[in-house]
Amino acid sequence: MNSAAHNQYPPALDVYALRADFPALAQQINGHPLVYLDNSATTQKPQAVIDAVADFYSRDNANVHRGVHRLSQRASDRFDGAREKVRAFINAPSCAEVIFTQGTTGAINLVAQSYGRSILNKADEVLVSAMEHHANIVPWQLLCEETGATLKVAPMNNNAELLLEDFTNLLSEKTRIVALTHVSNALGTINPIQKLTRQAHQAGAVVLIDGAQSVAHGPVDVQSLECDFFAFSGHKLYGPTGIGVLYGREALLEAMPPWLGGGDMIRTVSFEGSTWNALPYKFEAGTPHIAGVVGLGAAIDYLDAIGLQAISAHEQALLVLATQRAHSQPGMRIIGNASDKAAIVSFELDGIHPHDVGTILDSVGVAIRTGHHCAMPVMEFFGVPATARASFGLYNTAEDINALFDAITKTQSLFAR
Ligand code: C6P
Repeated sequence: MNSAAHNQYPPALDVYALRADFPALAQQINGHPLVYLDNSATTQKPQAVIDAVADFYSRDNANVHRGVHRLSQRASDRFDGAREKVRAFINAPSCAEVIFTQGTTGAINLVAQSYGRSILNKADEVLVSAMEHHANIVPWQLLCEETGATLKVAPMNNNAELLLEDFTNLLSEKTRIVALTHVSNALGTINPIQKLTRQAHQAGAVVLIDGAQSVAHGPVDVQSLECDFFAFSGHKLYGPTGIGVLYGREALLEAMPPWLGGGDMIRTVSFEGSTWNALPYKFEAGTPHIAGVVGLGAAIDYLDAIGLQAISAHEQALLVLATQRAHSQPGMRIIGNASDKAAIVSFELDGIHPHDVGTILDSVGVAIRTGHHCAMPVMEFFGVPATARASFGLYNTAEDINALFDAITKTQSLFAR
């Protein structure tokens, strides 16, 4: 993804036309039109995705890769077709490198438990950053506990930017795995992944990128990022919940042992021992989330038709507008002021708990997230228990930002009484 996009408003997208594709956006909440600003938690779904899932269950529902009957063939075609869409979407060299998982969390756990467990020992280190989501901390902690390896943390500054010199200094021949978020969900920071990956590779480490917050907001090319693994979730990409992707370099995946065992991931099974299926199936045990995969394919078609570059430009324009408004709103502090940011605004209002902010905003139909955003170390670093977070998607408008700031002003005046 690329935030060097345009900073102008009006947007490059016909956002008002696109909004009509999302039925959930048309509703009223507490007598007010819904203003949905919780896109980092999950995005709303376009009708095309809802229809693809409904159509799959209505006509083609069958298990995949198991039957010679017509429905199973149709289901398998749709499933395999979606894998090719994902491959092209992230520019992976081969479909063998695209593994369907339950989400970003499932993908990172797979790498930790398969790759990590097979290579780590006591003297080794895993390096993460100070701005990781719990999904890119806890699997490594579990692995380090199990193997005796050490978890290292690359620090950030008060603007929520990774300290590059410290990152470099933490790399050594002991560093076997570097696991970094592309975009911080709690702060919006976009990390310079290609640069970090190159340095990690020079130290001999393998690099996993948590792409949960980047794939829906700008073009992602796993080859130009030069990463070894890239994880993301369908539901943050306007697709269904319960489906995600792990991209992995083929040579690494080939060498890795399976993690979950069961149907579909085997070539042969006997009581003396089993052999494994080819990639990507070696890592896809059991009946997959077929409808989720079909829906994810439809979401990718939808986004491709709009263009990720245009989405990025639109969201960057919203970020500029929201940041300007925040700077002129008395008593409001943005947490996360990196020079390269995605359209995520985490904030505090003087003297008002973020949960109260969220509740009052909801009373006028504005949906934001409040809490620690599954990034408790980030909250600790900034000395706050929680933040309020507005996160933008392709269908948000300048009017949504007006509604957000009207609601913030209302909240402040209620608390000023
Ligand atoms: N962040 C948020 O509100 P799953 O739950 O597996 O789809 O994604 C986990 C995850 C991993 N990494 C990052 C950077 C994330 O932002 C998330 C999910 C949501 O910010 C829910 S906590």
